[in-house]
Amino acid sequence: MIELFSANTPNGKKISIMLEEIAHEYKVIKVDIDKSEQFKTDFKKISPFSKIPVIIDHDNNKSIFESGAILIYLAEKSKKFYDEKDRLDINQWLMAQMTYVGPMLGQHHQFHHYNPGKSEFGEERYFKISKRIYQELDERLSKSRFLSGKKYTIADIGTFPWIARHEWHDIGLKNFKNLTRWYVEISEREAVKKGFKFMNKDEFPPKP
Ligand SMILES: N[C@@H](CCC(=O)N[C@@H](CS)C(=O)NCC(=O)O)C(=O)O
Repeated sequence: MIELFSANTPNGKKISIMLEEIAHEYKVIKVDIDKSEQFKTDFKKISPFSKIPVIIDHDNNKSIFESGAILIYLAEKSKKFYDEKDRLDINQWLMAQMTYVGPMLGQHHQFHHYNPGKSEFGEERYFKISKRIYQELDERLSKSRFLSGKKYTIADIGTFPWIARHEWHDIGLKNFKNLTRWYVEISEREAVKKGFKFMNKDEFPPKP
């Protein structure tokens, strides 16, 4: 059994979707980041930067933090969505998600969605970068069914929940036809639907 310490955010959803995809038994432990529960001493023991998500795998009593590392761990454990021969490609798209797509869209959420009117510079900067990300992902997906190639992988699982916040982005997902095609195909996977509503049973990936 795996314990998933998480919150209802894109980084949190990556892992519930992956656990559903590999059909691994798991139990969700909610960490209320709005109430600063991530800073509790016990949680810090398994999450040095006080961030969700974290898992504890009770098969070997290991705890793992950082969503990219967790995706890789679960993919290696299950031998799914991370074919050895494709790892060079998968790693590039996964790392781009971890270091660019997620953090930049996350800043766009902060300035545009949560705190509009507080910083014109921040709003403009991250709006512009987020539009660029949509364009860049769309270009990639005009040449490739999934991000790293022909197969659905942990790079797609890591990126999907960020694009699922498209209503917050105000960029118009529909205007990006390849990104929309990819998004709709992934939204329709049963495991994705289940993993998406891991904390709110009425939640579905919003339509483009
Ligand atoms: N690079 C980390 C980022 C995790 C992250 O930013 N988690 C946020 C929620 S999505 C969090 O725990 N925020 C609480 C805080 O920073 O205090 C990962 O991908 O696991």
